[in-house]
Amino acid sequence: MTTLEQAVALQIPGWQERVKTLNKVHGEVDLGPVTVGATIGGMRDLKALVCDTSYLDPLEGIRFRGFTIPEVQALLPRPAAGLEPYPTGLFWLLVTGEVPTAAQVLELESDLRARAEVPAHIYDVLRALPRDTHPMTQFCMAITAMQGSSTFAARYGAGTLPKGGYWQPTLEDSLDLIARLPAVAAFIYRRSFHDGRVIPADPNLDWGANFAHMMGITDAGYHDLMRLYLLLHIDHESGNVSAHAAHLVGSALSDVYLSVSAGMHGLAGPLHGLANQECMKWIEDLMQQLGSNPSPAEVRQYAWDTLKSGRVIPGYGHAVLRKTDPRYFAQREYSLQKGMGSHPVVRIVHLLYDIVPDVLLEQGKAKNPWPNVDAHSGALQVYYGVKEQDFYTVLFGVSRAMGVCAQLIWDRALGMPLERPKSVTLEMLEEAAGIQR
Ligand code: HAX
Repeated sequence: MTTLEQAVALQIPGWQERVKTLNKVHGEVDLGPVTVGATIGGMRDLKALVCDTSYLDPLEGIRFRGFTIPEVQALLPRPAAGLEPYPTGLFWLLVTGEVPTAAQVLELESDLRARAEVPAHIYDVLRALPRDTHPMTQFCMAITAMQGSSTFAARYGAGTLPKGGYWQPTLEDSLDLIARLPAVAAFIYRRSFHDGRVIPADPNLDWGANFAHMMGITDAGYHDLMRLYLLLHIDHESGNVSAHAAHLVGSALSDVYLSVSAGMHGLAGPLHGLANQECMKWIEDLMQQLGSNPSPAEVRQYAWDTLKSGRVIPGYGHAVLRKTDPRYFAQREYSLQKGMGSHPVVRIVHLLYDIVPDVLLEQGKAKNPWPNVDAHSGALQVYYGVKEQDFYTVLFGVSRAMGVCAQLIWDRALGMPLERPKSVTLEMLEEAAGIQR
């Protein structure tokens, strides 16, 4: 049976050759203009990054190595007890481009189990923080604090790592980090919101279900939801803030711990991953004001009040997508399949789908009035009793770390250089635009 490392190793020479040809022979091919609008407008649509783990089409949504979400759900191996595939199977797919066999996923699961011990000082670092420190801040600090165990940093520092070999310790670090994250996140959850008791891993559970178990949740339904959640949030090509931040920091040859931590700092922003927390807070406020069964007219007014106060409606809009996020649909379908539709919060999330896009269209600012992944995820957590909104982005982070790691492994395998775009002054832009001052 081919291991994950062997599967990557086999592919690297062919991919390196493709990069070499593109760079050496076709390096001057024009990919389109760099406009003043893109330069001052957050680089929208600028084709300035390479990412093969996933691709985000504005109308179709995400494809993981060419596969849509329903295809991935149908193709990947799943545990006997669950409806949803192993998220680690998707990590395999992202890293290798190949759909893993059940035996390969089980081998990866067992490898992760063997690597799962978190260095003791990480818990000391977390315990030193006030309990009300935001869980994402704790999560970022824990990841950074694990940096001392980076195989890449140790070998690079010792001068024993040729450039062609960078990817191997990057894979090692990735596997170590991914293996440890559920225990770290569960520790944060239990210390911040519960009795702080550490629940040991269950060797009979898969990586995803174990995370739920260590949070203290025994409901098999939640274990299944956790697999879905970890599957859906894993990767969204490389221009999003978390993946791009990780790639940028990684381009300085900072190791996986430093790079993923950088990505997580970006994920913690309200316009990115924190939107899931913001969204549930917004819905909670709505329910406090209007009760649990508001009329469409009341919800519409509530949405307008948010816009008029200068705030965004969390969970709606996207920098690339121009239709409803298929990750939203996957969660909506799951909630309907599982008969969650009559839960008050789930019902409101579904009602918002009928109202908010029209409100945003009427306002006429947002280029995409449709919901993104964060519009639905919190409601499913609430359904299973996970009501601590401040923790939601950590759930996102455990999943996103896998996608970011898959990207970093390939950054190293392909010898991606230091990222260093050129900045210009505002005056230069004015000159380019023919503006006289
Ligand atoms: N509510 C109100 N206004 C919105 C909006 C929303 N949901 N979405 C976009 N707009 C506004 C923008 O703020 C912008 O206003 P200004 O011109 O006054 O600056 C205008 O519409 C044009 O923005 P855009 O081009 O459509 O969107 P951007 O690419 O600039 O931003 C965002 C994309 C996701 C940041 C934006 O849609 C937003 O703020 N959404 C709400 C927050 C959110 O859900 N974030 C999560 C996104 C998905 C993700 O990364 N998940 O992790």
